[in-house]
Amino acid sequence: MKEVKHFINGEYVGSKSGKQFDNVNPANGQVFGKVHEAGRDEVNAAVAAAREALHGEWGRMSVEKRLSLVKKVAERINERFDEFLEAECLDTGKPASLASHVDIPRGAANFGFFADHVKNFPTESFFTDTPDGAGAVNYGVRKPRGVLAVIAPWNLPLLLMTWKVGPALACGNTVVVKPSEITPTTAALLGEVMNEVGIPKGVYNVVHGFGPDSAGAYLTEHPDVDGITFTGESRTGEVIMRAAAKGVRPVSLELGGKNPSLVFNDADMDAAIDGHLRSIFINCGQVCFNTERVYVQRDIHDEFVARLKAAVEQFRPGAWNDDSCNLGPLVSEEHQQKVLSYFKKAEEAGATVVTGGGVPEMPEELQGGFWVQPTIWTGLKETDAPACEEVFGPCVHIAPFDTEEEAVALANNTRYGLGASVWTRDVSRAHRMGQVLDVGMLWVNSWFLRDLRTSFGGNGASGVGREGGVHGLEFYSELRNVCIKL
Ligand code: NAD
Ligand code: 6OD
Repeated sequence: MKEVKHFINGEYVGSKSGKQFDNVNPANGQVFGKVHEAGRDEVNAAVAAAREALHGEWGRMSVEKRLSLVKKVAERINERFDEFLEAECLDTGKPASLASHVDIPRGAANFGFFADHVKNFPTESFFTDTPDGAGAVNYGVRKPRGVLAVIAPWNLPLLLMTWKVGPALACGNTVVVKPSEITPTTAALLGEVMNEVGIPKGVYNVVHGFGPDSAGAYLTEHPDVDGITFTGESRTGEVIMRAAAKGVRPVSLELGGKNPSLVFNDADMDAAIDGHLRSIFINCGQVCFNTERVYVQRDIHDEFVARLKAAVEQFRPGAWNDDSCNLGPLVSEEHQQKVLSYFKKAEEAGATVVTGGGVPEMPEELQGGFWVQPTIWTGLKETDAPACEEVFGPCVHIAPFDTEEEAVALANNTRYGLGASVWTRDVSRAHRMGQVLDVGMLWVNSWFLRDLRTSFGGNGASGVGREGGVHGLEFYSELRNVCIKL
């Protein structure tokens, strides 16, 4: 049995209480490891270690040295690529073909990118007139915010955790990470990397456990945490925002979505089909800006549905290390039940199930896993739950539209505002969509095409703040103005 421990002050430690929970393989439902559950003692120790590290070698280190260490983290993850890959795939069930192209390389790149980016980030300066004529010079300096709590989800565990830890460390903060209870391993493994490259003790800490009445709540409620960066469900975001209000701590929240795509009748149909195969079904539908609502111009609607159905029926679900497979299971039994409950609601609402709608037949050794069929519905009302609530599974509702105005109104009719994609050859229309779609991120003729210099985040119930590029520095550093009277 694999055992996953906390990483506190540069050392792996178990829970004083002895409490542990199961790590379950989503592909077969079997327990393959035990994870220590942090109580207040471990959370207090991790926060204290992070506080002390701020004032120790890390706090005194030159920016150049600090950034060179952060860069080495990226290099070391890549040197230990296969270990990270196996750990991530066992925790999540996702195919190695996906994790080796997305999760692990991006998990490493998040350190390399922010190490370079922070080095080159300028601050402002102003010359100010004064009555005596001598004037004053104002200039900004960016300082670390302090001890940051990083609360991460299970869908892209290493990528989404390092997306926060990378800029946090590059800016000179220290962190206490609480990975999802479902996918704890890569966050723990990263502790070894931190030690190997010489990141001082206490800069990177990990505590394991659940949310309410467990490590997540103890950490976010901890008075010595200076800020909380969270990715997860919108409902959890509300709870975390309340916890942050005590002590007036800042938050960065990357939350849920019900992301639309608009397919216009001038779109490149081949590209649109390929794009939707990814945007709906990649990672078994468990990506925050996955497309869950597709609106297709009426004259190409039936062709689009038929072609997508034919392509979807080619997916091959299977084990993470089976190269002939390209679709994993859902991450947990609880999540499988949630997704299946939407399959049921869709049928009850009278949807046409174009394909899928159930659990696939799997070979005997995988029958205990959390599998669901990739699913397409048509014919739902916009107010039916599967058409308007985030499902976070490999399923989509497709509906026709007639005019551009109607398509925009349908896309914007949601409390979320994370991502959207538009498929058209009309450049002017593409720019118009950039103005009117109420989302944080719009992709035209693409999806999940990432440039880490760009802003990342959502509107409305999809989040608070932006990470990425210079935007993340608003959260990961404090801007100080220095005014010098000449
Ligand atoms: P979740 O909100 O259930 O859990 C996320 C993390 O929060 C976990 O580590 C969990 O233990 C912790 N947590 C739960 N309750 C808590 C509490 N009361 N206090 C402190 N911590 C608590 O989300 P999930 O199920 O892990 O992830 C799926 C959700 O995340 C989906 O809604 C998805 O859209 C969203 N998501 C958003 C983005 C984005 O960038 N916007 C990215 C990935 C996932
Ligand atoms: O690509 C990224 O930087 C990022 N944060 C992706 C988020 C995916 C959500 O599931």
